[in-house]
Amino acid sequence: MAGKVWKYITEKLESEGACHFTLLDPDPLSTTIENVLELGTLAEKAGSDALMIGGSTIFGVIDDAVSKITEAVDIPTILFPGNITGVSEHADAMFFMSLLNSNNPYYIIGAQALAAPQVKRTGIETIAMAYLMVAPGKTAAWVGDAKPFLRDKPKLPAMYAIAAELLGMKLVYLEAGSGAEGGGVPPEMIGTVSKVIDIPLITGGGFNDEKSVVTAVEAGASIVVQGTYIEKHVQKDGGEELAKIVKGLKAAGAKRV
Ligand code: 1GP
Repeated sequence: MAGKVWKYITEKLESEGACHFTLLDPDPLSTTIENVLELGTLAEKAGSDALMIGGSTIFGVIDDAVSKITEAVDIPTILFPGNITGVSEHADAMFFMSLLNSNNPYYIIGAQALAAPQVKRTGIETIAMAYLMVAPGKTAAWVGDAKPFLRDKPKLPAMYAIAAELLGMKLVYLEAGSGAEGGGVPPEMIGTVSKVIDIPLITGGGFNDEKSVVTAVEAGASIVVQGTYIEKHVQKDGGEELAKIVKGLKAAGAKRV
């Protein structure tokens, strides 16, 4: 049976055409729980559809942050683990993800296997997701020992995306890496990949303004993720600009319904 969060995502995509997700990185070395909580509540207020929680490097335990964020918002919280350190039972769901273009089997299936018994025992909803690293890939590509797809070669991730769908995965994530320069994953790549699959495409990494977010949706992305933008801006204007970005994304999504 489909879990609650997956049902929420698919129903939203059906009725609104596209979703905006916020990435929160609760790493205790670089932020505080209070700060992450404020970012999450402001993002919810601005209309973001879900909060993803995770990061490539976690110095500490994220349990407390995950449970406080989940308590503070009404939108779903979804774990976005970069490793077994990103697992917690306090989120509403978890992206159970595999970095398919890693050179290291640990990131394709090793970490997943190590975490699987605990994940299964907690009963948290899991959503199987292919994680595909696009250049520059930034920290996530370095940590995940990836061979990032070249930005001008969309057919390569397209093959992986079809393979992911045939393997039964529910989502494909095209990731340029948090803080990527160049306005996110190229629209040509988003277009090529989204056309060859029947499952929703998520993209993130370097989408720092309304134009790049809207372009991604127009190119075929179902979900656009913003992390760095939110960290840098929402506290300054109370999320006013983010609300405009979400509005723009929804307007582009509505054309696809
Ligand atoms: C990283 O795709 C996300 O995993 C978000 O990237 O921080 O660049 O928005 P940004």
